[in-house]
Amino acid sequence: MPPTGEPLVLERGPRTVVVAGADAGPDAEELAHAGGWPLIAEIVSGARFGRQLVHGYRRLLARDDLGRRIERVVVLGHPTLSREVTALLSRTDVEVVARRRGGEALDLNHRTRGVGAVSVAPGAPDRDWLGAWLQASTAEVVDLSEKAPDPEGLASTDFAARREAVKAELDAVRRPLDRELLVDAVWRATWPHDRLVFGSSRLVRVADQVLGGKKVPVHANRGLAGIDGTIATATGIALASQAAGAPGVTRVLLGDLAFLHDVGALLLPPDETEPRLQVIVGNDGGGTIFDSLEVASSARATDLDRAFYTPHTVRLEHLALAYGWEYQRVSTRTALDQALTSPRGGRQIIEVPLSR
Ligand SMILES: Cc1ncc(C[n+]2csc(CCOP(=O)(O)OP(=O)(O)O)c2C)c(N)n1
Ligand SMILES: [Mg+2]
Repeated sequence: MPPTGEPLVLERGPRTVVVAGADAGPDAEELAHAGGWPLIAEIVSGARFGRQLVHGYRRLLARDDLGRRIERVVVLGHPTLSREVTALLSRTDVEVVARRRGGEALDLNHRTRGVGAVSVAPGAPDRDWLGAWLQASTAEVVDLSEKAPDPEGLASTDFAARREAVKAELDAVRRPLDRELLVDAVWRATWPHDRLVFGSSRLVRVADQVLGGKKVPVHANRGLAGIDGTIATATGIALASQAAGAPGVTRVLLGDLAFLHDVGALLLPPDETEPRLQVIVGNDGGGTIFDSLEVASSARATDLDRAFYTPHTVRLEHLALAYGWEYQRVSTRTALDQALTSPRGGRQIIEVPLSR
């Protein structure tokens, strides 16, 4: 067994999946491609793209014909977003190979092999294995696209049919934003020349569950999943990319408490470069990730609110004004798309009200 840090050539044979966690980067996709293995890529991995990407991986990992049959996992980066991946990496009947670049070693099953680099031995890929995953994956794709307008209904000479079609279209335009539509809009607006940062909250989990593949640089503070310093992190990423001459815009998507926790990072000292940064806040009035904790079903609602939800009524637009940021509040998909895709070049806060 090579000591941690040595390169490892992976023999073909065992039924293998590649898991990409935070900071994995595009190498994970390259490895999956080279091995002909299914790719499970968390939304913060920077590897959620390519033809071998598996959609709805949490459900597929739980299946007897897929997840249970895994014999080997190659992990890149630091996975944190699902208990299914944690369970997989904890299995003692699965060989786990972890490529880490700094940070704490990963060894949930007490027999994980840490390596500095991985490559694949020559040979033929196991097409049946990959095929089974990709076929199951197709059924897991989440369609968040807007329903196409009904041209026949709109052009109909029948008044009732026309009224129905117009109403359907207006409803679609006015449909209030929810978390799925919010993460979808941010993902659609972001391109390979941009950068995307996720705060720790419900939104990153929703994004992980519903978004498809796209080659976009993604960052997140997933070490201990802190909500602190998210705006500062995004500012650093924006400024570093600008200093390197990169085009595009940096976007950070975070919850209202994570935003308030780092409100000091909105301050731009007079002589500093202005970041091209969109801060998108999903505002549900407190920390709603805790509503899914087990204690939420037994504790008194008022106690839960005080200790976990920690409600607030801070007016974000006043903070924006105080710190010299552009500010927009948007509540429909059309308005959000417009706000996201017309960056004004400087510092922009986009508030999206969400229901609890
Ligand atoms: C520094 C730090 N303090 C506390 C926590 C615990 N924590 C995790 S999520 C969360 C609330 C996040 O609320 P918000 O940003 O509004 O996101 P939401 O869950 O509402 O989507 C808190 C306090 C943490 N992760 N990091
Ligand atoms: Mg919140």
